[in-house]
Amino acid sequence: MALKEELTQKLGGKTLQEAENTEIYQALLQLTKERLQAVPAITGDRKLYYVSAEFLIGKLLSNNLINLGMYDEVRAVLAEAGKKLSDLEELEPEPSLGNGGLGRLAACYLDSVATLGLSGDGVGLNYHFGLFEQYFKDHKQAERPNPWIKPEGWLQKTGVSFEVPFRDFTLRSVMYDIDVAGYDNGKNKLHLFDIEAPDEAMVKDGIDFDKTDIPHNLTLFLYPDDSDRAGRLLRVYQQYFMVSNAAQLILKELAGKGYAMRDLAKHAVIQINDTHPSMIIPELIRLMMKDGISMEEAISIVTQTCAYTNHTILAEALEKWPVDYLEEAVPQLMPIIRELDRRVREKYGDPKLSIIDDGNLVHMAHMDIHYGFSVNGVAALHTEILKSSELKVFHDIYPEKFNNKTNGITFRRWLMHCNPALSALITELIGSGWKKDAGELEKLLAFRDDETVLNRLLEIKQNNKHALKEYLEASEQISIDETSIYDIQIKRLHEYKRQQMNALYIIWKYRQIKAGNKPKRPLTLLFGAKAAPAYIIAKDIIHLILCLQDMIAKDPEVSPWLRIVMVENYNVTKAEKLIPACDISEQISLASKEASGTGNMKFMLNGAVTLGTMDGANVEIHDLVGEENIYIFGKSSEEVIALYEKQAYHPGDFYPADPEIAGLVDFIISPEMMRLGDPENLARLYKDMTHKDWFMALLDLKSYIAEKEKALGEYEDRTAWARKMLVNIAKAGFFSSDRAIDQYNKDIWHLK
Ligand code: HBZ
Repeated sequence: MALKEELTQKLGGKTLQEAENTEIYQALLQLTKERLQAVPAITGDRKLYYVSAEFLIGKLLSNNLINLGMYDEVRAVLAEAGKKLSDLEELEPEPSLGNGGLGRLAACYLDSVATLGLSGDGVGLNYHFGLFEQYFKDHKQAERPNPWIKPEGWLQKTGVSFEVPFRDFTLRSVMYDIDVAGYDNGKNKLHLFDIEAPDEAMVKDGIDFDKTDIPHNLTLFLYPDDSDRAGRLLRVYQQYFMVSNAAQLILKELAGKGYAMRDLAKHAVIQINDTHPSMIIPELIRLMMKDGISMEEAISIVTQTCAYTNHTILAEALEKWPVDYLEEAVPQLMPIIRELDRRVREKYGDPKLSIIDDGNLVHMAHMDIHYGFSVNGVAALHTEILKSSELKVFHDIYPEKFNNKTNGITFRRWLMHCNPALSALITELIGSGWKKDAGELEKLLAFRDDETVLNRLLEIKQNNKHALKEYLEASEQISIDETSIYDIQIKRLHEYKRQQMNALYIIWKYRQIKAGNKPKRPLTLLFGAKAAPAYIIAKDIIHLILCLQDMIAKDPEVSPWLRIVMVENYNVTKAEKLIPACDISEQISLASKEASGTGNMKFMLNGAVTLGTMDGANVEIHDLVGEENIYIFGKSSEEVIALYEKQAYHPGDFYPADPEIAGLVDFIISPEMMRLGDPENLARLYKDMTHKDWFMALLDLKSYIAEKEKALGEYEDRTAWARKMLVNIAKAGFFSSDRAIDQYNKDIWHLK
């Protein structure tokens, strides 16, 4: 039956013109689910399990329509009736199953695994309230639960269930599945485990709840506040619940296919996404031993099955759990972890390599490296830093385990879906081969001197900027100037990402304008960022930005030239609207600290030009597009690492020593700011920036301001700028997650 008839049938005979959007959405959801059901499962003799605490999958309707090959037809049928797919999509809640890059990466990777026809499922948890929903009150971030599960959504009941033993009780799990269809290929699954009796009603007063009531709270939130012991213990419970379910599912599927447990490594590979799932190593060993396999053999099998991805070198983000926490929650693992540690100590004798340190902390990453067969970083520079400094002692003994897999993004969501006009132009110019082979985007380079093409790129960008303006007006009652330059920094709020340095630029620009130096063209600086609820300085930085936003908006002298917008509750859906509209992509982390970044890739693909440091994948973007198509500033990673090693960075060298910098920092506690904002927050941030500045914002501030001004100036040569856009798009092919997954498969997974 033709799609239009099927839809009208589902509408109980109403035409698309007659039906309400909610009805059409429901009909389309049903239809898409049925089509998904008919897609054949991808099978194989060997299967990947991608275990991750986060899967930031975003809304699924358009993504599924694209991958099922129905997208264009649905849009056409809706358009005929005067309806827009994007309006229907507003009705879909965004699954709140992730936090940042690591979670979005997992989602892009599931898409590409299925697209390449590889057999591989995701395994994670079904958080009812997700991370949290951010809203702003009194220029501050506040949090409330982010419920997203609807009875009619994408989650399917499976009837699969396991028992997960803790010291004081056993919890039975419930497994839900979400279909993951590849682009023009078969489907895999995302398995999300839940507890039997989650009690949503226990959440009161923002996101507070009884952290000790594990049998009822385990799947309420992702990353519950870990500023106290109860919160940290809850995280241990969550992690073990996730990996015990994963391990039991993997062994059950293995047995279901008729394979012996001993052959696990032949038929399964487990990718451990950061250290949150690391306990799967001792858990699998435990389950194998229960089945009569010797410890010796179990360790060997598990070591050949597990591979670990590292996403950070920040010491505070490398998980270390106190032995007594593990004893309290999952004592059955401790004898195994102790034995794993004993073997390491016996063999190598170097305490830096041990799993359990002298302070009785279990280093999760160390366990992964010793008892996995692969360790990968997520960008070339990051992997080099792991090998040469952060994990050097491990690289010395296991050089063969270390490998790089530069991150990637799915072009289905981050171009075809979020930027249909650009996607259509590309297809018109070079054919549709790029959709399956992103390397073909390089063919666009043939148009670098074609004025008509360059003008069309500018026109598409302008339309996207207009669309963002309308969206922000409708959703946040914020009005921006679409003739202004859109400069965007969207990512988790963290000191190393240096939103505070961008805020100092704002102060600089504000004072320039006040002093009569009006820019050639207005500038809009957009931010989106959630701060972890217990991360005080991150919240202070949000406070600073919101105060600046308000102060500037109310200043008639400055506001025609400068606008600051911090979007509320930044998420995948908002990213899809912001990225296609962006002119300048802010990637300004302190060199060596951003493992890769993936937003940088999404912006480039959509024709934004990067303003960034030589950090993470920015380095690879720089090498691909060349000096003239990127704006680079700041100290190099070598210089930064040396400063840390010699403890040679002192903010005092810049504050108060440098009067220009001092003037900017002092503004944070100026009378006008203190009147507008909360003196406690502003003073604390000021103190931190002048006495600690652990991520060296003051070090790079002047070169940042200079490079940003250079970019803003060069924006005025519209043709030259359009050429930069074109080169960025043309060179983005390398950052397709299809490329990344192909490399994971060839080097690590060996599926098919
Ligand atoms: O993973 C990010 C990196 O910061 C980014 O550079 C990289 O591109 C991305 C994908 O590889 N890391 C995270 O998103 N990490 C977390 O969100 C995180 C959350 C809780 C933790 C540790 C890390 O306990």
